[in-house]
Amino acid sequence: MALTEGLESIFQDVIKRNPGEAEFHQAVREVLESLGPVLVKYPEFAESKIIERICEPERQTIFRVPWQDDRGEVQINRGFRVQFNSALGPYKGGLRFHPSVYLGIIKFLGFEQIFKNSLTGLPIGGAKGGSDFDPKGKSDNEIMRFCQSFMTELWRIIGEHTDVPAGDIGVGGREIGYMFGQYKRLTNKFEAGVLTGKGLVYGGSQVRTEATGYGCVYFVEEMMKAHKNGLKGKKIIVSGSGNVAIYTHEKATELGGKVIAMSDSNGVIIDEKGINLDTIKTLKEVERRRIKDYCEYHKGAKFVANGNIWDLQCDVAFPSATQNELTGKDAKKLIKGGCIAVGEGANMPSTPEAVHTFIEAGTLYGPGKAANAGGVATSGLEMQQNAARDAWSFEATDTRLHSIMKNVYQICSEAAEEFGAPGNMVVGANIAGFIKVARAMTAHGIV
Ligand code: NDP
Ligand code: 2IT
Repeated sequence: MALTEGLESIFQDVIKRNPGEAEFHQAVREVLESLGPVLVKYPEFAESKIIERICEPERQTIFRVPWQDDRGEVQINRGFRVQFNSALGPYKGGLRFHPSVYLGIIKFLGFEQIFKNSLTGLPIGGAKGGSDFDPKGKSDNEIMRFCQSFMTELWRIIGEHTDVPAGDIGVGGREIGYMFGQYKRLTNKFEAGVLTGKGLVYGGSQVRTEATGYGCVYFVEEMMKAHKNGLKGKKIIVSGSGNVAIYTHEKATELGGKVIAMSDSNGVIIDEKGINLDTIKTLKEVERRRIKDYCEYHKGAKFVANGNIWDLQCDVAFPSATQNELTGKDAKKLIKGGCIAVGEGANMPSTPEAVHTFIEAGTLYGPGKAANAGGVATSGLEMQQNAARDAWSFEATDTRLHSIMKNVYQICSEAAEEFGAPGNMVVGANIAGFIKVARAMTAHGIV
């Protein structure tokens, strides 16, 4: 999609100032494509260069993470924290440990996080961090030493009122525990609200583990409900088999859907009877094994090595693995096969061509920054509980999550309608997320 002249020049400037960061450019462009009508309605945002300022992170930190592997050999990784925007609250966003991590990935994630966090209605700014560390095949002790070394740098720039990291790819409850332990030791403070996604016994929140997947399903249910439809009886595919994918499966199944395929970076499993989630949880959450091992336990299931999950036919798709995992060609195949709804559990899993294809076809399409906002929203609820030294029940927390996701859907729908793109959740999410941040930045002056 073409940009207006003013927005195109902002975009060219972003490319020039951030060379070689393709994912960041992609995320910025997608937001800018929605903002034309906003600048017509609110010319003051253009005058005070809100968009140019939003595209420039407030602060970026890159640091060395040395650690010793089990053989005593010294390893060196690179750590990142991009504190993108604090107009609405302390910086907030996950940490990703994956060998593909570099500044461009952290910046795309941090940029999207600003608008996602705004949509939750909670007082949280946007940030992201992580490392090019590869947790695969590492022993528990190696993971602990890495997390301790990572936190030995990170602790200086975070804090419950400053910046509150959480998990993302490769960072779950185990890693958060090791990082919390090291932060506590370095600061001599039990500052529960400095990290979210903590274990339940030391300040974690009920439902945080489930939140991104559950929230994504709640969002898709809202989109379908508006079209007098629902997940009941639907054939579903969920890519990935990590935290988001597992709890997407759990909630979608509870609502009457049948998940017939999941994946990891080595391939796809297909079980037409419905993928057995207990087996996936054991393989992935406990034993940290590969998804192909599923077939050892379920003889009717099939494993396709290096397969493309989007070759399969389904009614509803939940891309829940990683960025750009679903191409324009994949989107066309899905639509041809009868797919009517897509909920992005992952961040930016669809390429720009795929997004365009879904929107053109009228597919009910929930973009990541809206559909997967339940994770960070529940992190926000964890911060509330920590601040009050309280712990809510599972039911009370899930009820809050559900109503937040309904509200995210509502405000995206209203913004899409108001700005001339009814039903377009990309436009709705970008505009609704942006306006709140822009108003706060305007109130704060030129900072
Ligand atoms: P996990 O590490 O728990 O799981 C990631 C899953 O995606 C694994 O199955 C992994 O397979 C697969 N995957 C990751 N990278 C690649 C790749 N480059 N190619 C193919 N497969 C890949 O992460 P999460 O479930 O937490 O995160 C999944 C997505 O959801 C990410 O995009 C993340 O940013 C997003 N997200 C996460 C939230 C959270 O609360 N955790 C909140 C909102 C969004 P393998 O094990 O083989 O690498
Ligand atoms: O992408 C995301 O929203 C997350 N990884 C969760 C961030 C958080 O702070 O809970």
